[in-house]
Amino acid sequence: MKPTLYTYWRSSAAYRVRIALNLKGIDYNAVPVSLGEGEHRQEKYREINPQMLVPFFDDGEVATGQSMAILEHLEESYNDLPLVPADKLARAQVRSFCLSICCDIHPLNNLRVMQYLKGPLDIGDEEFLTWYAHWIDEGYRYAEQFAKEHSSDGRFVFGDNATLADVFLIPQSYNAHRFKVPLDDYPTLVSIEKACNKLPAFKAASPETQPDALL
Ligand SMILES: N[C@@H](CCC(=O)N[C@@H](CS)C(=O)NCC(=O)O)C(=O)O
Repeated sequence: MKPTLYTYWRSSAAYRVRIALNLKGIDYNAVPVSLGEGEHRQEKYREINPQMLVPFFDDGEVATGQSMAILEHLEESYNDLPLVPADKLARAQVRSFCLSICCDIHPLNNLRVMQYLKGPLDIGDEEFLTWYAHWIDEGYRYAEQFAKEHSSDGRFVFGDNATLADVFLIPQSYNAHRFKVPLDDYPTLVSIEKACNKLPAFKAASPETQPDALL
């Protein structure tokens, strides 16, 4: 059975999984769930993913939400083209980089946080953008230092191959551009983003190329 990915074009967590599936050459069915229309909060989707978030992945053997859990499952089950290094220390370093984005930046800036800040807490657009940029900067200072130390030549975050570190970085940088956060202080991250976005696996996963994209 072809795996199914419940996805939304602008979801950066789903974007991570799309990149990894493409890098590994895994064919999948994409089922769009419109966050814009609140489809993820409807009963029909809650029956699929009780957490009511995207992404959600189902390959018949494993059905799970949470991008990191999905990506770990892909590593364990479809590892002809691994996205984590073989060396134990390197593997821990790559995972640590991923979690710095997944746990320490993304949750502070996602849709429901934005809706809560702008709704019940009555924060204006300008203040929201300041909030957004603050958490990107907090995380990217470390990310830049990490990439400078571990990238071989400014094409990938770690060494000279795509790893999960790139899978997490590229969607986060897409979000930063979307919310007009200047990335000039992070030249290594910008160089990696440019290089990765030239590769077919990253291009085919990009929000604008998704069938549900509203451009
Ligand atoms: N930690 C989760 C985050 C999932 C998540 O927050 N997804 C967002 C889209 S990127 C979502 O579904 N948001 C809906 C909402 O905030 O209401 C993961 O990595 O999969």
